[in-house]
Amino acid sequence: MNTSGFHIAVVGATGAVGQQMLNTLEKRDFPIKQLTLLSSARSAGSTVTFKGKEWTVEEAKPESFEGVDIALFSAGGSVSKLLAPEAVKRGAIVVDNTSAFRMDPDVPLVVPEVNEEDIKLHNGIIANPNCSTIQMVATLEPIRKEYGLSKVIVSTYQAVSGAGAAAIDELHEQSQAILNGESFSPAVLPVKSDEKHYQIAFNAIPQIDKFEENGFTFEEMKMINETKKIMHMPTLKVSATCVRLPVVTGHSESVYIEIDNEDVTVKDLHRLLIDAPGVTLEDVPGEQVYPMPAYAVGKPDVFVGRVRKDLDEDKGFHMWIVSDNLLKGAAWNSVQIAESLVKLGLVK
Ligand code: NAP
Ligand code: 3JM
Repeated sequence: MNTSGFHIAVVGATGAVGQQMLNTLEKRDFPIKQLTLLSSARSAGSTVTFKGKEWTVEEAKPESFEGVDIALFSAGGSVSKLLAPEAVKRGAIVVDNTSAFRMDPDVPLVVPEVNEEDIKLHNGIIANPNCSTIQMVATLEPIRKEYGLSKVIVSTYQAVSGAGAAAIDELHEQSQAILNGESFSPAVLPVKSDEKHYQIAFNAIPQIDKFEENGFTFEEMKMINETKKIMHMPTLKVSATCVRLPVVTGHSESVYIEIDNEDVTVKDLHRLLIDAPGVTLEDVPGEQVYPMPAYAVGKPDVFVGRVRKDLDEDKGFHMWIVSDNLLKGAAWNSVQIAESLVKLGLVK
């Protein structure tokens, strides 16, 4: 039994997710005996605040992981591909927030409310799913358990913070420029690369991540493939359309599902969702009670409302799911995985 706490490394500590990792570790009072904060060479030497103290950030290198018990990675897929195996080689357990290993059959992909037991199968790396996937499966799992699930069609309304600190700055700067009647040139969204960039302020961009040959974007394919893996339902029918909106934080989703039972009512689903772990039901249409991203920011839960039975399909339901993409979608889910590792006795 560890009594002194753990040596934790945060890779990407200066980023939008990394900052929330630190806030969440602090809020949860995670038992830490040593903290190593890592970034690229660009931010090395800068300081970040944790528990009221300034901590110096170092450049992430293979040797940075000597003696680390748990390494929380959120510095992009290429950094994870390069450095996560180096961390594992040095005895650390990696909780990876990128898409680098999510579909690797040897890597558990975990939302603790849904498949915590999968953590036990880890070989050094545990993947944190995509933000939009997490909030959807946390809501659908209790429904699947009780009534089965055969089809999911989701459209997302995703916040710019999902695309990192540079995208948040871009939304602020463009909004200000437009309101001041000044010109600007988009440089970050929809994807940080040499592809075309579009205005995000006062707009909606139906592209998140790169396009695949099948016409879906990689973000859409992440939602489709990750949902099947986490829910252990390889034959589940899933389809997704992912859209970026000028919202700073908080992803929203319009979700249509088909279950296996045609006699289920909205009240039945409400009864399940009220008791679902990590889910808060906000669904009183007569009083205009429903979830919204501006009111979900800073909260760890997944919020669900607008639950309706389809007018033509007896097994069909519609709902609206909202969560803070940087918390349950990223940092909080990762810290939950770290807490599960401790609880299950999987970390010394
Ligand atoms: P961000 O705000 O752009 O921050 C990126 C972080 O990565 C910064 O700390 C940056 O350090 C660091 N970094 C960049 N290149 C590096 C390198 N070569 N070596 C070490 N560190 C490096 O992005 P973010 O929003 O925090 O997201 C980071 C990653 O987390 C994303 O790329 C994505 O893979 C993942 N993510 C996952 C979810 C999810 O759904 N679970 C949600 C959001 C993000 P500097 O300060 O030195 O640049
Ligand atoms: C890279 O909102 C978003 O853009 C999704 C978060 C994200 C991811 C992810 O976690 O799927 C942003 C940038 C990735 C990734 O690792 O593929």
